[in-house]
Amino acid sequence: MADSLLISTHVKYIQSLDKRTDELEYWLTEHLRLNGLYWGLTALDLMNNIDALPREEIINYVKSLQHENGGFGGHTGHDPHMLYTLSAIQVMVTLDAVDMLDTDKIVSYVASMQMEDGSFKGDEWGEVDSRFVYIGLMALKLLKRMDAINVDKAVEWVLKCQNYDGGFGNTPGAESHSGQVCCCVGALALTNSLHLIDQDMLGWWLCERQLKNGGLNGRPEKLEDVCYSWWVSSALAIIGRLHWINKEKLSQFILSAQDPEDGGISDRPGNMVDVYHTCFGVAGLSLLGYPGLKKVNPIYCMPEHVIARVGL
Ligand code: GRG
Ligand code: ZN
Repeated sequence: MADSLLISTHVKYIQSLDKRTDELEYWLTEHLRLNGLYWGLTALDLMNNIDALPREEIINYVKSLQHENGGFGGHTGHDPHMLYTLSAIQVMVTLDAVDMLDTDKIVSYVASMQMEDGSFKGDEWGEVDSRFVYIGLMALKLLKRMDAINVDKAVEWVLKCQNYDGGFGNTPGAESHSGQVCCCVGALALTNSLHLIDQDMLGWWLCERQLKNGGLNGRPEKLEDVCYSWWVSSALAIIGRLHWINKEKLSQFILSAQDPEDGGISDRPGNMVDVYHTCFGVAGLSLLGYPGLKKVNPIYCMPEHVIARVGL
């Protein structure tokens, strides 16, 4: 088991991802290609290796995924969705290439996803989820166009997703889940609205996610998973309570989920690695202050130097 972050092995793993066309995984995740690019690029930048992927090629690929309505698909020929539209913006902002996008069209797509009650849908088919409010707000904040939506209504809707246990669900009344907590806390942070919630109660719910082995789970009675190192810790960091968990034990748990031979990080020790858990493992370590990594911003899940460059 590796007890330090194997940066060069993970860089090689991320570089190999678009060449693994003989593996089933490659084809099963086709719809996530643009998300994968965001996860891979973010992990690489945090590990000081952003040049490990070809910049021009990425920019042209991202541009090719924009639809007439302004939204982005997850891969060539795929329908537009908020999930991929945010990844497109994040990748282009990280590469300092956002000027090469038709931003007016993106803004009008994102704004068209807001519903009367302030919530957001994910695409034209109408699924509503607190993830999409966070995505809509972050997309417009990165493009400096928050004026295009009704921010007060969005905040009002997010507050309705908070439960009596202090956590948040995907819609009003739904069970608290760390992933949704991260989205709702992020949405409130993006709108300077954190004073509207009980942060101590939320902090308690979040820190109770840490298990004996140091890992974090998504909700009570569930198993630990490396991605919650992001969903839980980023929310704790945003409300200034990251010291409420044992950082050393969490770092060790993330490191124990590395594949020391072929690189990458999995959801828990011994499982298959993927770029999603690699990104959130590295981002989690960055948040915990792991040496040799660039600092990640807990609200955007993007490198701090990028957020500073765009002046946010
Ligand atoms: C830019 C960082 C960033 C995010 C964009 C897509 C998104 C916004 C946020 C996703 C938040 C979320 C809901 C994460 C949770 C994902 C997850 C591991 C769900 C698993 O749920 P279950 O029920 O697993 O399968 P548990 O662990 O509860 O058993
Ligand atoms: Zn996971």
